[in-house]
Amino acid sequence: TILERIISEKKFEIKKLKEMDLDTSNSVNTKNFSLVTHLQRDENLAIIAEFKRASPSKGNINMNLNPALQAKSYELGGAAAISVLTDSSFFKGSFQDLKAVREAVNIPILCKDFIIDKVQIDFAKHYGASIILLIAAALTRAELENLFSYAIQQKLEVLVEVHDEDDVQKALSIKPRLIGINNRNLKTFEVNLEVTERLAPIIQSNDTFIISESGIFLRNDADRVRKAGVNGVLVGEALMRSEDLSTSFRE
Ligand code: IGP
Repeated sequence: TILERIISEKKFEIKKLKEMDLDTSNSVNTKNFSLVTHLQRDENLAIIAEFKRASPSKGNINMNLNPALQAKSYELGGAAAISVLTDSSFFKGSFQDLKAVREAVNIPILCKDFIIDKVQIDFAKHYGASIILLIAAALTRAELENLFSYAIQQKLEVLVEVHDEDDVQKALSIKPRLIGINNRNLKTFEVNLEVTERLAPIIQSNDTFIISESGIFLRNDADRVRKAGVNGVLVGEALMRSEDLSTSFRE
């Protein structure tokens, strides 16, 4: 499957990251941006706007956008946070994109990558992430738990991504504050908002916020997942393709 291919490619990347010496005295200023705090204070549906140049399912989406400018318009448009793809092999992103976005905006940033090793968390933090993604399907329970506690120690927030009931059980066992329901099946690329409708009710708890991810293009899509009980949506392709972002976020 594509997830397996991505993970095996990551292992090479991790080797390279481990050979590089991160100069932590030189980290990008991360301040203390918190998506959890935003969600506690603001009942409106939060939008996490994603910078995604390309993807394995869609090929090139938009290769001409400047990450700093795009992020700035997301922020001005009212996004609660920004997601930046840092995977290079399959999504054509980079830690440089993350850094550029961090320097451009003052809202939380999610480092969107396939994290299977602590060194990736160190790099995410160094380049300015406030939140990291951990994909339940890519990790054993023990790995998920280890990476989760490491990230929390580093003062990062963690969005735990789920796609089915097994993932949900795995995720709930570590009691994360943020759970992302990915409507896209990472094995088949099939996208269906029913995934959110099915899983959101079994996650529902007072201290977990739920984000519906992928396949949200229209106002109607956002309304639909909102009704299923989610607190936010993560939108990539629709925003990367839209010419006029000023109309994307508001009523
Ligand atoms: C955004 P879309 O359909 O709006 O472009 O999807 C986001 O959910 C998607 O990029 C994503 C993703 C991921 C990418 C969700 N989970 C994990 C890479 C890795």
